[in-house]
Amino acid sequence: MLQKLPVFQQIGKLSALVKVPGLHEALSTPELIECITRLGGRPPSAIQDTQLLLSPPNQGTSTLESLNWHVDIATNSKGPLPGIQAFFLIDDVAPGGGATLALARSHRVDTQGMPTSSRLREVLKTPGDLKRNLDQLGIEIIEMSGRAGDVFLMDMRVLHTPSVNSTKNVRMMATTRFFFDGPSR
Ligand SMILES: O=C(O)CCC(=O)C(=O)O
Repeated sequence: MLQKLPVFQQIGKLSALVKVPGLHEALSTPELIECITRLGGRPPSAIQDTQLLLSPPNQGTSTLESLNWHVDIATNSKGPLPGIQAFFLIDDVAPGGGATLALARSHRVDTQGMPTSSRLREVLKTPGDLKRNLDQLGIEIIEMSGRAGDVFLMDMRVLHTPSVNSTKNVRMMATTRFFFDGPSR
């Protein structure tokens, strides 16, 4: 049934089929919230419930083409940090194994020495060697692959996308969004 859906819809569908009682409490530990508070300069004002990010195996060949780059909060790059999204690896995720991809420094667009947001979006739509084209703008693709237990913390203004799981293993990750109100201290 899943295989009939477009690749990225498969993630939402599969994740919605699985419920893990206690997942949020197990992952959003007091230590993590303390770390988020330190990074944000104030405690989060809201914490969203944790969502599973599961991808079926063998979705096709790994590619940087036709991905779904987006931001979860579109705010001013010069303003205070609006939120941090945590990505948890529940199982080992190999490169090409469907981990979330993020564009390091993309939240700094429109600031000194960085490209404009429209230039970056244009590059993302240009066919060819995306990695090289992004390199020229000083932007790096971070693949959130790694070992079970690894946690990636991302400024929610950063562009990111699901990726194709080309491995024979289910991609098992989860995510939680931490939001901040007002200016940082
Ligand atoms: O499935 C993924 O890895 C992408 C997750 C994502 O884009 C999000 O949680 O905002």
